[in-house]
Amino acid sequence: INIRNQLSKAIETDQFSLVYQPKFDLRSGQCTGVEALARWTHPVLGEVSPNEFIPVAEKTGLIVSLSEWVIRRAAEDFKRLVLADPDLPSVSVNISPLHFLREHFVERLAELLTECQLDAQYLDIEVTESVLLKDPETTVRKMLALKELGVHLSLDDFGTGFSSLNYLKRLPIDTLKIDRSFIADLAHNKGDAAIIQGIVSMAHHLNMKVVAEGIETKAQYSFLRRALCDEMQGYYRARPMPLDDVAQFLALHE
Ligand code: G
Ligand code: G
Ligand code: MN
Ligand code: NA
Repeated sequence: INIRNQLSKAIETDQFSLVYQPKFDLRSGQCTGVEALARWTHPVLGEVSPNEFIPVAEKTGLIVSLSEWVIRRAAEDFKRLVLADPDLPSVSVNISPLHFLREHFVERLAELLTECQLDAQYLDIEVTESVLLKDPETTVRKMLALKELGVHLSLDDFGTGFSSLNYLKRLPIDTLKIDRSFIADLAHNKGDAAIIQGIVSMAHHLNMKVVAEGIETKAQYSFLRRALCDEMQGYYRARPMPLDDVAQFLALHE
């Protein structure tokens, strides 16, 4: 069975679902939002990882209909989650750089938000730092238009893409997400600790918040708190969960 052939059918036949992973303020402990992550359960292959199907979706152009489905579903689910936690700030969706850089991405997103009746302030767009390597000028232009629209902007997997700091200061980014590769080995690697402290300090001077990803241990959690990082995401507090479970989680931890 070939993933490419199965992918377009999968969208039509409802084989995709979303799970949600909360993130938290490192001072108050409050939930600061949930990130939508796509899951594909194929009738024969079973679970196929996004690391496998996202690159195929990009190559075939199916990424556009897939992520429009993600945005629609996330917008719908957000309304349900707000019933569980009225203070829930936003829902995050991951947008592939290829999709982000396409013509009319911003206009199309504006249409979708109107269609879904979701106020832009409740949507956080996560785009990986690698978008800056592909096309920095277009990235700057699109991000300014997105801020105009009112959505929240996060730069995902930060620190892995060697992006130019010259562009970073021109981007209207709200939040940097430090890639989990810097967190994993924190206890044994002085270099990672120094890099994290540098990123936090730089981000704060640029008026950006910092989220640390992949926090799995108490030691990592304590380090990030001491380093004045703003928010955390990771198995230490919460794994990605189906909608019902995350609604219950939010109601309990409100
Ligand atoms: O959830 P998981 O760790 O399996 O995700 C693996 C990778 O797939 C991560 O880099 C994540 O950002 C990406 N991913 C998950 N869902 C989506 C999605 O809906 N769109 C895009 N573009 N990437 C996604
Ligand atoms: O690239 P992005 O940051 O969007 O990737 C999100 C992915 O990271 C999700 O697939 C999620 O399953 C995974 N993830 C979230 N928290 C943790 C964690 O604490 N440890 C590890 N190893 N992976 C995590
Ligand atoms: Mn992400
Ligand atoms: Na990331």
